[in-house]
Amino acid sequence: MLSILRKARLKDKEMRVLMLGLDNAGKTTIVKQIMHEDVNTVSPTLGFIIKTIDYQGYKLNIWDVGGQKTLRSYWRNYFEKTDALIWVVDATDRFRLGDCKEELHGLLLEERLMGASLLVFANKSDVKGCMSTDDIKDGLKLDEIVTHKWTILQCSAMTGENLTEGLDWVVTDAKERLFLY
Ligand code: G3D
Repeated sequence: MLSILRKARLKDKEMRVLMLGLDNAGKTTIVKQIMHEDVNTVSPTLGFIIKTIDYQGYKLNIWDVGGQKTLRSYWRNYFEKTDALIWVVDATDRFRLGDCKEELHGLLLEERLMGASLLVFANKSDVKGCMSTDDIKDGLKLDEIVTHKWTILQCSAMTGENLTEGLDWVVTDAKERLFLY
């Protein structure tokens, strides 16, 4: 029975990956870069956009939430069957790192996200003077996370640095867990 279920999920090649983060973190630009679109024409996200990208045949759902804090409460409606969470951080935004930590740790308390692994993208690494991954790891208190498997990678939506590596980590990790079902 277990092997039938496993095969069904693998055959569907369905993997739900949610990409979230504060506004201005670079989520839209990351998606554009992954899809080889022009990254210089990103307009601010006003509201709530969902994009699906196919990566190695898997479906990745990208949640792009605008600046309004009130919208963040709606994230929870879409947590069902999430395999991985990508949390995008603006590595140049020291001011909101505390805010960013609160939002992330709040998310990790969600029961429906319990099985999901977490990739933290420290974005905008191309900007001189941006925070290092160690700064962000400390600021977000990642070492305190014991409920989820996690990793952090610096990346740049502008240059494309580490975007593929990040998605590879997510897909490989989720695949391994699907085999355990
Ligand atoms: P969001 O979807 O998370 O809200 P956006 O964020 O993708 O709209 O990006 C917000 C701003 O950050 C944009 O600049 C975008 O060009 C910039 N940005 C995103 N990723 C990077 C990156 O890796 N490096 C640099 N240098 N800038 C990045 P504007 O000026 O349009 O607000």
